[in-house]
Amino acid sequence: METISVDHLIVGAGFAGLCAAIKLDEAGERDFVVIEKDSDVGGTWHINTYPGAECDVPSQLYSYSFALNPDWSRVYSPQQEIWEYTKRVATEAGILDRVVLDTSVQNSTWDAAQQRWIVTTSGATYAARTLISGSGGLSEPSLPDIKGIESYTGETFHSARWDHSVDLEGKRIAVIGTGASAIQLVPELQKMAARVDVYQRTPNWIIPRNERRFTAIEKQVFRRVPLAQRAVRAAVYATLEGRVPAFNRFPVLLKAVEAQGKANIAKAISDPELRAKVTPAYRAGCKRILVSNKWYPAIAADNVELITDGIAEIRSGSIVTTAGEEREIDVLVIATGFHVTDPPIAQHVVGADGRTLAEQWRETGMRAYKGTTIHGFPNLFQLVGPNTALGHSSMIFQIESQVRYVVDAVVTMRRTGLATVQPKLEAQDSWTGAVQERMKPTVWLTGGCASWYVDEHGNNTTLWPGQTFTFRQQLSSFDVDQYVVTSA
Ligand code: N01
Repeated sequence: METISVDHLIVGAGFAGLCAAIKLDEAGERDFVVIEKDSDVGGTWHINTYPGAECDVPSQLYSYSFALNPDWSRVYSPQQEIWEYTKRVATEAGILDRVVLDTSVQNSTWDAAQQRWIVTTSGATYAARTLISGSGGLSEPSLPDIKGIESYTGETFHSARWDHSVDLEGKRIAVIGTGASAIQLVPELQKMAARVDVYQRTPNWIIPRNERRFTAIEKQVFRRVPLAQRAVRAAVYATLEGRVPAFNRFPVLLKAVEAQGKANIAKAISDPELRAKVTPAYRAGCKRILVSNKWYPAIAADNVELITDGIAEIRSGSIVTTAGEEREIDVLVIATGFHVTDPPIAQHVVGADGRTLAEQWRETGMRAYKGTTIHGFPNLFQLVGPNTALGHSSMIFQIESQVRYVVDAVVTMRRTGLATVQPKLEAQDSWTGAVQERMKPTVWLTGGCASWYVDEHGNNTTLWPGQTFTFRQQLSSFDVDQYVVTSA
């Protein structure tokens, strides 16, 4: 098979990969290819098409800083609009000619002799100076390991792989999971199904959603006076950042959120037994705080049953609970989230010493210097890497911070004639150690819940524990002195 030589190979054409492509292009680093496994750009916003899919971060902040969108229809944007936005931005930036769709990466191996990443895909093989991974932190569906699930013969799919060919009208539907995805899709299923059985393992704190459409006048102002839109964006940003101290230093302040959550329950649910079932027994913020005005009314509806007994077994057309009840179903929706702390993609990235990233991370948990570069993996840049995600604000802010750093690294390498860069082990250990120290008093470790933020070693390797502007400041320029380098 043909091997194509490129300067930069970007994996994934979601918010992260597209941002990297646009900014590399602007920096004059135009010899890149973006490999995308799906049939279009947009990443999570192209693939997550479940009914009711929308963003729980306010629209004004959920866009690139360099491409504000005056036309958002609502305070929180629906999936289709965000997907169309990513596509429009990529088109206008003129980078779509370098996006290769319907192509999945199979293996990425560092070739020390060539000083290149050899990346095999379902199409061509690439030899790239740098490998920029934008494959997403929440992209690989995690399927539950439930006895008998393979013997189920009805319609079934994961929330992130919605099968729109299945007619749900008048069906008996079971939904496993009550996370951010489930709370958006169940209210839509409730409207069309004969019955919805919702299997809840742990309830979430859910606060009201301040939702409304933007008026025509507001949109006109945003279009004509970009500064006005920047001011709204800054206000949203400041409000969300204002919550950080409660998460990381003073979890007791989150009692205010719990009061909001309880009021949200009381407003929609009159049955005390159901109220008790949906009231969490851990500190708000320990798991992601969700926003919805539709979830509680939906589960209080006559055709919805919230089942809190465990699932003992799945049979060909039914679910059997640990209380021994067998409930027949026509459709099984699996809303059980994603592989986050054990990303399957890491099994296919082979570093300088021949070990995979998954093998390295199995021992230590996910680790990267500044969440972006990894010792033993020269010229690899991981977007949305370890300890970069947020529970309180927009990931696009974090992605832009990382992309600035990556572009500065690439430009520095070219300017100073460097062939390879990888963070010194001590730099990586010291950065990771400081982040983990910072984690100790946070609600994610002290709040009394189990969540996908925390790995099997008990470390929160997913979230950034501080203010997002601190992260941006740390990544403001490529600190080559923290790197082992080789010259070209
Ligand atoms: O997944 P989740 P999600 N048996 O992992 C349950 C982002 N997102 O797709 O809590 C039974 O949150 C599990 O129970 P428990 C956002 O960052 C953003 O909903 O582990 N149940 C939980 O209820 C979000 O946090 C938007 O006890 C099982 C559920 O399945 C992230 O994506 C919208 C089980 C999984 O919830 C993931 O959300 C949607 C089992 N074996 C998603 N295994 C925005 O609006 C798991 N569960 C931006």
